[in-house]
This record gives sequence, C-alpha cells and structure tokens, in this order.
Amino acid sequence: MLDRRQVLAALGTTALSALASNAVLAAASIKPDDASALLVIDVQNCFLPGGSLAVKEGEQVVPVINKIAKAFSNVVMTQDWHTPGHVSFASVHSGKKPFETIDLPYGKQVLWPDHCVQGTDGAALSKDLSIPQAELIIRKGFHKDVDSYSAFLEADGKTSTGLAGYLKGRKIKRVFVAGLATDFCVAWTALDARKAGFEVYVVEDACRGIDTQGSLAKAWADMARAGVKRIQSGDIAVSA
Ligand code: VGL
Ligand code: ZN
Repeated sequence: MLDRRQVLAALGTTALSALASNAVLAAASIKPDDASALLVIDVQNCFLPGGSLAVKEGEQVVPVINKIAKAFSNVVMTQDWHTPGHVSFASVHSGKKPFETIDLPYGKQVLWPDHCVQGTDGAALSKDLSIPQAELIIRKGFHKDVDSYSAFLEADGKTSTGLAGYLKGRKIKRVFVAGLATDFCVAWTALDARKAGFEVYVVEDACRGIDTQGSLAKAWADMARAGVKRIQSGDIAVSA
C-alpha cells in the first residue's frame, strides 16, 4: 500500500511533468544551429500584390520571414529567373491560357502568365525583405526550355542548380523552407531537399500557395509522405 505522502509525491511528479511537457510544446522549441539553413523561396515582386502572378496574401509572408531569419546564421534566397519567351509562359503556346497544362519532353507543365523575366522589376526580390546576412542567391528557371520550381533540380529531374553541393560543402544538415508558392517552388524545393538527404522543415505560416487544380492539398500530402516536417514560425526560437 502507498501511504498518503507517497501518493501526493507521485501526483506531484505527474503534474509537474505534464506541466513541463506542455510548456515545451507551447514554447518555441526548435533552435536552428550552425548546421541549419533557411531557404527563402521566390519572394519576388511578380508573386506579390500587383505582380503578374500574384499569390493571394503573398505579402504576409515577408514580416514572418524577416522575424524567423533572425534565428539563422545561414540564409539562402532564391529567384525565379526566366528568359523572355520562357517555355512555362502560356503566351508562347498558341491557343493556351495561363493555368492550363501542356506536355513537354520532361513531363506535364502548368502554363503561367509571363513572370520573373531576368532583370525586370518583377523579378527583383521584395524590398521589404530584411535579411542582411543572406549569403547566397540561387537563380533558377533560366534555361529557356526547362522550368525549375525546385531550388535544387530543374524540371527535367536531372540538371542541378548546385544548391545541394553548396549546402553540403557548408556542412548544412537541416533546411527550413519559407516563401512562395507553397504548392510549387516551396514544395518542390522541400521534396528535392529530402531526396538530397537533408532534414526538412516547411514553415507553413511563412508560405502562401497558388492552389490551382488541387495543387495545395497535393503538395502537403506529397511533403508529408516524404518526411517533410510541417511547422509554424512560432515553433522556431527567435531571441528578442
Ligand atoms: C512559381 C509558378 C511559376 C513559384 C514559379 O515560385 O512557386 N510558381 N514559377
Ligand atoms: Zn516561374
């Protein structure tokens, strides 16, 4: 038989550990280290309000990204960087409209309004990003006949952007992905990061999606299956 004192002590321990684990769950519990990198995907004027491929609420990711970036010593940004007349533009396929699809040698391609043309204001990174320590900007989608949603591999599935080699050379093990758009460049980047062997987190409230033909739900399902961790910005410890 337990005596009253032992019962109280046991209850106390249970209550305390319940309290402690709740506190851990509630608080920002992920602390990026020197082997972690934040990948800021395509926060460019074309994807922001007034842009040619504006993502709904796209501007709302900027303050969230600026905030979490303070927790990272390694930040890489990407820029969608298309040639004029890029194969992903509906305008170069006669009779096709934006958001329709076509079959290209490397697979199905969604067609987009002209966007992120090299050297234009639309292709510039948002002036509201405030991440002075960002160490690398990767440009992608610059081959006229191949799209590249992913920051790692072009849509042909084999041409590398060099990002995996860069990150491995810098001894990065974990990547956190944020930006635009959740269901295209963020998701394809996260999936390829898993394939390249990184631990991968997507920061949901630091992203917004395009959501065409079920693409957003499919992207989250594909990412879950691949072992991508879906987190919120509040899960990341950012010192004041
Ligand atoms: C993107 C569509 C076309 C993106 C880029 O950044 O998610 N989406 N090009
Ligand atoms: Zn594009």
